[in-house]
This record gives sequence, structure tokens and C-alpha cells, in this order.
Amino acid sequence: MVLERTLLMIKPDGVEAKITGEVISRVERKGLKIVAIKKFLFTRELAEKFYAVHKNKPFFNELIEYITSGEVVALLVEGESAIKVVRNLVGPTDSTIAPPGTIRGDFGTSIQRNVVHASDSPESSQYEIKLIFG
Ligand code: 3AN
Repeated sequence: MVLERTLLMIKPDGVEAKITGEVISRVERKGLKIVAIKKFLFTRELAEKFYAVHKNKPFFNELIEYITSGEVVALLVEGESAIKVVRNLVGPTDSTIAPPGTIRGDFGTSIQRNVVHASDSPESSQYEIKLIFG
């Protein structure tokens, strides 16, 4: 058994669409524990740190504009193999190909407006949790 912590975040389009409760419900129904919840607005500086790995991507500026465009809700989630389990609940990056039953498949509208973020590795979860929850 590997007990892990991961960051699952409802992005501005997800908060706007009022799916925060639905996302929390799916996490809990999967048997995972919500350790902490934080609703906030990203500053540009924090967003650039959060997405530092994408600094050189062509979509970086658009991504920063999007993530700072409205409030987000960050969930600190804990459970067995939580990083992989949450990524599976979330589905692939591109909402247009994410299968029904996944959060992005059910609620996302595009590759960028994909309603949630989830850490993709132990390294990124550690980095992101520290950045958001301290
Ligand atoms: P994921 O969120 O599935 O880990 P990443 O880490 O590759 O995906 O991308 C981070 C975020 O950048 C995505 N959630 C999405 O909002 C945005 N993004 C990724 N690829 C593209 C793209 N080709 N065009 C526009 N935005 C993108």
C-alpha cells in the first residue's frame, strides 16, 4: 500500500460551471480523503511558478491568462496510489477525446478548458502542494 497525496484543482471554467461539489463527490465516492480545500485567485506570479514546466510551450501565455481569469478551488487529496487514481478520475488532457465518465469527458470543453488540474507524478504533487498549501 502506497499512501500518497496529490493536488486536484477545479480551474476557473469548472468553478464557473459549478462542478466543485460534483468533483468533491467523485473523489469521496472513490474512497479518497479530502485533507484540505482552498478557494483563491491565482496571481500571475504564482501561476507562472505553478506552470513553470510549460514555460517554453507555445500555449504558455494563453494558459496563464486562463488560470488567472477567475477563482480556482484546490483540493489536497490523500489515499492509496492517489496520484494515479485521481488522474484516472480526471481523464486525458484533451476534453474532446476524454471518455464519458471522466471529469474532463463529462464537463471539459477543449484541450485548454479542461475544468480540472491533477498532479501527474510524485515530484509534481510535492511541488504543487507546497506552492498552494505551504
Ligand atoms: P494535464 O493537465 O493533463 O497534466 P499538461 O500538464 O500537459 O496536461 O498541460 C497543462 C495545461 O495546459 C492543461 N491542463 C491545459 O489547460 C493546457 N494545455 C495543454 N496542452 C495544451 C495545448 N496544446 N493547447 C492549449 N492548452 C494546452
